Amino acid sequence: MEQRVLYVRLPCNPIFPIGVVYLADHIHKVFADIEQRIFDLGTIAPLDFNTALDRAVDEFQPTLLVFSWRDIQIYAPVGGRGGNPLQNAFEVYYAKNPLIRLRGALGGFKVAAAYYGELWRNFGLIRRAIARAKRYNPQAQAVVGGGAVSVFYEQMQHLLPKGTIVSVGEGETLLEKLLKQEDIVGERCYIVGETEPRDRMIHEWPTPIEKAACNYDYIQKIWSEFEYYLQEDDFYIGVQTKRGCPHNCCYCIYTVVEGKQVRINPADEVVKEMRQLYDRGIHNFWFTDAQFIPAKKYINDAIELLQKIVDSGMTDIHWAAYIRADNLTPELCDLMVKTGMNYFEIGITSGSQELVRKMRMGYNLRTVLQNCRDLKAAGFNDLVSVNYSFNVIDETFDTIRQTVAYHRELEKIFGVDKVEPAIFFIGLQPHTHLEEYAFKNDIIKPGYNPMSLMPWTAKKLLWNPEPLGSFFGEICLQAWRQNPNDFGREVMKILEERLGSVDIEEALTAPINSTSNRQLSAVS
Ligand code: B12
Ligand code: SF4
Repeated sequence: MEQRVLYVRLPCNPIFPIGVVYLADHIHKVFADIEQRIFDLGTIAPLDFNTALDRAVDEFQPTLLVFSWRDIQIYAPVGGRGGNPLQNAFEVYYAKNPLIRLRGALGGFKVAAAYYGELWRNFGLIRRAIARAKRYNPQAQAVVGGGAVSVFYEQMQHLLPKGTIVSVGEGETLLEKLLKQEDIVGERCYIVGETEPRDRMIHEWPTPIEKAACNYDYIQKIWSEFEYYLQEDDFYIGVQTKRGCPHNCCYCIYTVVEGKQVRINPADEVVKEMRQLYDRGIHNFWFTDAQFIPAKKYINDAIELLQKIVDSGMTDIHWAAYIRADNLTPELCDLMVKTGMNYFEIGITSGSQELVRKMRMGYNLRTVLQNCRDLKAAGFNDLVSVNYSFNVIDETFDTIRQTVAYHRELEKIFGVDKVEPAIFFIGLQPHTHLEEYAFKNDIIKPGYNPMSLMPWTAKKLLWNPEPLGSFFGEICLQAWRQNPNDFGREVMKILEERLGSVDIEEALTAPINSTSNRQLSAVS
């Protein structure tokens, strides 16, 4: 049978669907003759989802449906779909004023309704497309993957139609094998109703593939809506420069989804890919790596890439990425500025070295500060987002003061208006050390549903345990009341007013060997 592959990117905020683009490109490199089509529901208005999907299936009549699902979890600290989920949750859990609690409950209901509505809508779209494709090809197969599926693959078996293949992590080799009609047993996947997800499947290593520059001439041919992402000036188009992260941060799942082994895409290929986008008018790039510089030993790779960008003559570009700022050198800082890095996110989580160590993040906060000074000296004058998640483990008033002191130090380096404190609370994710810690400490029970947004589960998954949970609840509510448009800075201000700050040296020194450090280590 002639194979025809239809990629359906499920509805999503307009983030460039780099996952399906790479999959389609890979399949084309392996099987030049197979017909493919990309259909992106991210570019379609919600009312038209069904009809547009029907049309895509009718026109293309696929034999293989590849559904890509990017995100499910919406614990964002900022206005998300259907409202600000964090604010609504905190109003229900922590507000003293019954009217505010009621407002939170109504808001929470709206958020939950939007969340469950989107889940059921996506499952409905998958069923609909499969049924429709089977009208033309009764043997048509469906495979589902992407970031959201990688995180919640175990739950998917109860929600998808029998026979659907559920994939974890990268999909290149799985699709290749499916199209070659080879055995897929060795891949990180299972078939709903036929096989069970293997125990700890997500911890299995991905099959390394040699990544060459994506062929955008081809992508443009199979994707009529590609232009959509070229029209706006402020889109940051994804380009991946490596896969994998070697770290062990207690709440993070990237390190298992992508694997701990870092695989670098050849710098020449990355530049070739950027060049194709650049020639189509794209000047903003997001390096979609879990971490752009995962560890010291990858500094030279980052230098090589940035130097090649300079040599390519693409001088008027901007780029952004997640950056572990403990892995910078003055040379790298120079190149970052020269190549147009104009935004980056540092996920230090806390400004207390003691807590950073307990969360097993491997960051040296003193080095981060020094490297930030080097970056500033190199001429960086744009925005830095510093991600703080309070109350992950063993937070005390002292460690909060240390975080305030640390943040003030970053402000001294970059300027108050250039450092944005992004206040998150961790959304507990499956297969993380923090999940095991929560099991051990009876906070959640094995078998809980990590996708649940029911208030009693959500309260535990939105990680903000007592004794400090209510304190943070109150602080955040006050910040939303006083200055909702500058929430992060307001939280820092209130914390400083209430608790004061400390000398920066206190934040940077961590006493060794506390009980809960051992507890979290013991669950690994
Ligand atoms: C970079 C990134 C961002 C950047 C994106 C920048 C940009 N312009 O592209 C920024 C910072 C903006 C961002 C934002 C958010 N993100 Co984000 N992000 C990532 C990250 C680190 C990489 C994603 C990526 O592009 N990878 C590179 C591409 C090539 O990989 P990919 O798309 O995953 O596709 C591969 C595989 O998934 C697979 N695949 C994909 N589809 C399919 C389909 C089939 C059938 C198969 C077999 C395989 C397959 O093969 C592809 C190629 O190998 C992932 C975590 C991670 N390490 O994966 C989180 C991740 C995707 N983000 C996530 C979330 C939740 C968000 C937010 C919603 C957070 C929030 N609450 O605000 C926001 C908003 C996003 C939105 N839609 O509006 C979650 C989604 C899962 C979930 N928990 O629901 C992830 C998985 C992180 C996590 N563990 O929680 N994000
Ligand atoms: S460095 Fe970042 S991507 Fe890597 S494990 Fe830690 S939080 Fe996750």
